[in-house]
Amino acid sequence: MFTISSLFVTLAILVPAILARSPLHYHDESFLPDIILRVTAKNISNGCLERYSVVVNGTSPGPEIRLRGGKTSWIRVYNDMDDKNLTMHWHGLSMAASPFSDGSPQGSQWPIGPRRFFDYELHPRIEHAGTYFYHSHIGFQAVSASGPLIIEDRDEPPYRYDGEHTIFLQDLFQATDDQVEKGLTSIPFQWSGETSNVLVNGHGLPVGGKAGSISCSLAAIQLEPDKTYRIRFIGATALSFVSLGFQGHNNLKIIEADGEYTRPLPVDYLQVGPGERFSVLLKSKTRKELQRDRAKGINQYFLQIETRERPQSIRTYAVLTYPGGSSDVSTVPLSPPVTLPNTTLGWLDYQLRPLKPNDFPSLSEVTRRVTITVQQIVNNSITWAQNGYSWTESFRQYPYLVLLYEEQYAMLPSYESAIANGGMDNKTRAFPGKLGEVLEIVIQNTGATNGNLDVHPFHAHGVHYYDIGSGNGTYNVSENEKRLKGTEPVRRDTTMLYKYNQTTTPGAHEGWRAWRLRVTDAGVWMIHCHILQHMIMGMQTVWVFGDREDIRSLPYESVQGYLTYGGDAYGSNTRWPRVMHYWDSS
Ligand SMILES: *[C@@H]1O[C@H](CO)[C@@H](O)[C@H](O)[C@H]1NC(C)=O
Ligand SMILES: *[C@@H]1O[C@H](CO)[C@@H](O)[C@H](O)[C@H]1NC(C)=O
Ligand SMILES: *[C@@H]1O[C@H](CO)[C@@H](O)[C@H](O)[C@H]1NC(C)=O
Ligand SMILES: *[C@@H]1O[C@H](CO)[C@@H](O)[C@H](O)[C@H]1NC(C)=O
Ligand SMILES: *[C@@H]1O[C@H](CO)[C@@H](O)[C@H](O)[C@H]1NC(C)=O
Ligand SMILES: *[C@@H]1O[C@H](CO)[C@@H](O)[C@H](O)[C@H]1NC(C)=O
Ligand SMILES: *[C@@H]1O[C@H](CO)[C@@H](O)[C@H](O)[C@H]1NC(C)=O
Ligand SMILES: *[C@@H]1O[C@H](CO)[C@@H](O)[C@H](O)[C@H]1NC(C)=O
Ligand SMILES: *[C@@H]1O[C@H](CO)[C@@H](O)[C@H](O)[C@H]1NC(C)=O
Ligand SMILES: [Cu+2]
Repeated sequence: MFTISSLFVTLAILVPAILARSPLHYHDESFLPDIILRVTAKNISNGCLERYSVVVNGTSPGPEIRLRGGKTSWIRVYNDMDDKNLTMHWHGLSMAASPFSDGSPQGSQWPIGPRRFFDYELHPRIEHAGTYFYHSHIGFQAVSASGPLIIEDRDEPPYRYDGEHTIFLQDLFQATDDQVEKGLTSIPFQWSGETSNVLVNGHGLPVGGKAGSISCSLAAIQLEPDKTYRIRFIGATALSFVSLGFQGHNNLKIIEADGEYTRPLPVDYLQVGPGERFSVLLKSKTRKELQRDRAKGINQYFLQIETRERPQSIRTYAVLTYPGGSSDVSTVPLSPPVTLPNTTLGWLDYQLRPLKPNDFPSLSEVTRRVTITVQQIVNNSITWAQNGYSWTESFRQYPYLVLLYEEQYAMLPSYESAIANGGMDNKTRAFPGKLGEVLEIVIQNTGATNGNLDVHPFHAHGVHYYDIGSGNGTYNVSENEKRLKGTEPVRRDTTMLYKYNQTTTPGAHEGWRAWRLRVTDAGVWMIHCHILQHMIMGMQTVWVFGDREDIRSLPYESVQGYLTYGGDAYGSNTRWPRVMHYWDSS
């Protein structure tokens, strides 16, 4: 007895150690991914409009997927299309430990070619439980190829609620992805057109429209009386920055932003930009209140959504329904039941506080400040430039991480040149950072060459930054330090850069957003505007954290299959992929 159990103990220690020697595994038929996503392109009808779209598992949005913090999960993504590339990005997850799984074709991986598949290894941290989404990172595909991604709490969530609902917001464009991409990169420039609707969970009715097929109707969110719900809002819109609020339910408390729990913050409306996520606690009506409302003829309630900061605001709806009440999803109200304010500049800034201490770096810990000026360059093409340079999909047809593994040392950005040049090495156009640095990144809105200004939801891959606010004019350290006094910044991954005027002098600074971040994870990460049109027009930057040795920490033979387009790490129906296991060795 004694011997056998000690043998087990020995084996339990030895077996993982032996397997750990080879991180490479054939993912043959014996390997079972935790989740499978299949991506196709076809005509779909959402919000009463038929459109050729890239979709996940046949629908837009794709299925909601749920992962557990602290656990390794494998997601197999099939590109079932014949003529398009694909990647899948896990928006908001810090991918530090599995660098080839970030899903950005400019940063971390070759696209999954037609009729290939790729196994993504995700290991969300326990403290990152919250609301995320997945989306393709190629061209304009993310307008439809996306779906909710929830990281569940390992233990009980810190807030009590009786149920939850996801509100997944998407835009609806008449033009196809190909038309949008072609127009935006053409000379002369051609705009994508505006969104024709903001969809909720794939549903919508056009303004003044009539209900028809299943998704040509309003989304219904079912509530029971006397309960507390967690409502997860996911800003998966391509372009639309929206303001939203519920009719008759304005007892809302924000409890999570971008995957970090916050102290409860009461609000009566929300502003959600592309890429942002929030959870709120919503108290449903009591039975008494329902009776009172029904006596007044109110049998259901609307969620009202309005776009902001575009030439025209559009208004769309979903409905909240209760048992015994009405669940009419085919009628848009004649006049808006909710009054939503215009854009609140700096909404939530300096107010949101983390639920738990989050190691916010003080000003004295900041080792370096990098200012990124974002400016539109208008001539017969229109592009977006950061510190004078733009980064489009065609700029460098090579994932940056692959370049570094391929021993293209000339591509390792020079730290010295970057320091001399405001943070960007102007030869590689990348922004380098050393592990251990505490960066302060200031995104500075700048008048276009024709004086125009716009708003931008800025998103960082690979890292959750501490958001230290926003303001008008030019960023001023000492003034912002005064405003930060007594506040507790939260960690975010997408926050808005506002505009403070419709136009300004070309090149003038007009509005900023600032972040602090601790450089802890080596790798290649992108920081970009999350408006898909702006990305296509070059509004992206690439950050290279760590030295050569930090970044190339994996032996060459284990990453070789990742270094070519269609390499061994990519499977097909005639070949099992050879995959590196970063987290678990079995
Ligand atoms: C997606 O579809 C495939 C089959 O086509 C199925 O095996 C898989 O479970 C689906 N994924 C999800 C998350 O529902
Ligand atoms: C998809 O729908 C569009 C618009 O209705 C139509 O023009 C096109 O022919 C359809 N394509 C396919 C493959 O069905
Ligand atoms: C897919 O990506 C590869 C590598 O960047 C590129 O050579 C190829 O042209 C792309 N194919 C399509 C259909 O876009
Ligand atoms: C919102 O802004 C518009 C245009 O600037 C203005 O006409 C309108 O009165 C504003 N509405 C509110 C509620 O402030
Ligand atoms: C237009 O601006 C772009 C971006 O700065 C530049 O590359 C291009 O040369 C300009 N074209 C003309 C005709 O000035
Ligand atoms: C790059 O930056 C250095 C240092 O500021 C400067 O001397 C050089 O002219 C710049 N090169 C380019 C191509 O802009
Ligand atoms: C800019 O912001 C500061 C601080 O919020 C405020 O005091 C000032 O009035 C604003 N200036 C303009 C021109 O809006
Ligand atoms: C920042 O603001 C302070 C006033 O709080 C002012 O004295 C200082 O000149 C400003 N700094 C810059 C660079 O504008
Ligand atoms: C704001 O816009 C108005 C009108 O377009 C203009 O007169 C004013 O100079 C602008 N303010 C700034 C700071 O650019
Ligand atoms: Cu933008």
